[in-house]
Amino acid sequence: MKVLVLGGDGFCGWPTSLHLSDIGHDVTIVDNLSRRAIDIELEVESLTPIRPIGERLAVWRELTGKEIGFVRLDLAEEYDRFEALLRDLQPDAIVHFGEQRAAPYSMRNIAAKRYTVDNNVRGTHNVLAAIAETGQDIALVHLGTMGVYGYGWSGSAPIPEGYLTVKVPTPDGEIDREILHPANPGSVYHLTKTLDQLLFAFYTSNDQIRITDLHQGIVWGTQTPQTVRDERLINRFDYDGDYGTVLNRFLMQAAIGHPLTVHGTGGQTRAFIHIRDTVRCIQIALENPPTRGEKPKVFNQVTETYRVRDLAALISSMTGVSVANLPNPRREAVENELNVSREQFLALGLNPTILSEGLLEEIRNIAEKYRDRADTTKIIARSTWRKGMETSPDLVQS
Ligand code: NAD
Ligand code: USQ
Repeated sequence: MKVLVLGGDGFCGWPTSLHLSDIGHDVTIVDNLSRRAIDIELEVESLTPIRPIGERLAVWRELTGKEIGFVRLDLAEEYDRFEALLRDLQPDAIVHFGEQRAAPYSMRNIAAKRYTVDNNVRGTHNVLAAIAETGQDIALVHLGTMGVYGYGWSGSAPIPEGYLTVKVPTPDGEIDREILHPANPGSVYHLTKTLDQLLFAFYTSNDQIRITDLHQGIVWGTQTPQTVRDERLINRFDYDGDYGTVLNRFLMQAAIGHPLTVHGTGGQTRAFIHIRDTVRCIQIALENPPTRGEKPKVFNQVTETYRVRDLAALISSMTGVSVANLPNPRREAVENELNVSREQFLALGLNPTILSEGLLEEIRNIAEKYRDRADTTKIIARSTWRKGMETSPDLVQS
């Protein structure tokens, strides 16, 4: 299959591109390298020494004899070039990772809020418009987020995979209707993913584009069987307050002896998935596309749920590092339960990677190996959800 991987230089996109190439697909990465530019803006680097994209691709070719193409292109700004690329390459499928993905970065200041909306919404719309305009029957797989639902909005009922059946009162009695699950975003970043969903609903109904939207939880881990083959293929490892995600941050903090940065009480429950399962899920989604005219297929790309303070306690017991309860810079529920339906990937053969001490150790070893690259001034999360929260945290009750 000929596959375009949009955002293929990023944390999820790079290992996915290698995995798809490894199993025989013809992969071309499209990326504007904006994530690397944001590292420069934030004056922080991946903990792992990621190589320039050209070197990454040359090493892959040298090791495997397989060619991965690369096109540097901005999806939000360069519509004409993207449409021409589709006409030229005629891909069978597109995997779309190419968005600004950090919630704290999206709340950092007005420039970052506007950039996140402009980049993500325009980029996704351009991808859809170009598929429709060329008339090609390309299956699109998009990386969405569990955060479109909010976390535990419907009490103890499991969060369904995308759609909810509701009773609509009418003069003739109640009728059942299936609707997109109500959106409840918690950051400007998450808001853009809820807007993406409306774009998908429109373009499937109007243009019959085949779309799969993967509502992924927090990705942890860093390496996959392909990225470990050579140090120059190593995946990125974000640890800073804007881009680092909670479990990888705790493991990195443990590796350098930094107290674990729990926001508030740590009662937040979130969904998680290991990077190895991310790449498998993308493969499964590509192999099981919707048919033309079908509504967007939604999968919850999640394998486990954990409470933040339980993760901190586990890592603290493994390593002896203390836990710090910091004022929460975000507006989010102090405590929440999270029950997520995830039957579809299991039914299609996903064998989930379960959080285990062995895997945690593996990641801690990577963090230890590169600990000298860490800038400890970048660890504390400083982007706040509202002005003034720096001094007076604004905790939201669930
Ligand atoms: P990342 O920032 O590491 O990678 C995104 C890539 O997209 C980067 O290489 C960036 O340069 C590129 N990009 C961004 N805007 C672009 C544009 N306008 N044109 C071309 N390229 C562009 O992020 P990631 O962690 O790999 O996440 C990938 C996707 O998965 C995102 O959409 C994110 O919302 C989703 N996701 C990530 C996680 C996670 O924990 N990392 C969890 C759930 C969902
Ligand atoms: N948290 C801490 N301490 C930290 C970092 C985070 O307590 O040092 C808390 C946060 O306050 C939050 C939770 O951990 O309650 C998760 O934060 P996170 O930064 O790990 O994840 P989040 O901001 O939700 O975003 C990440 C990815 C995003 C993806 C999302 C999936 O960056 O791209 O969409 O996970 S989900 O969380 O399921 O919506």
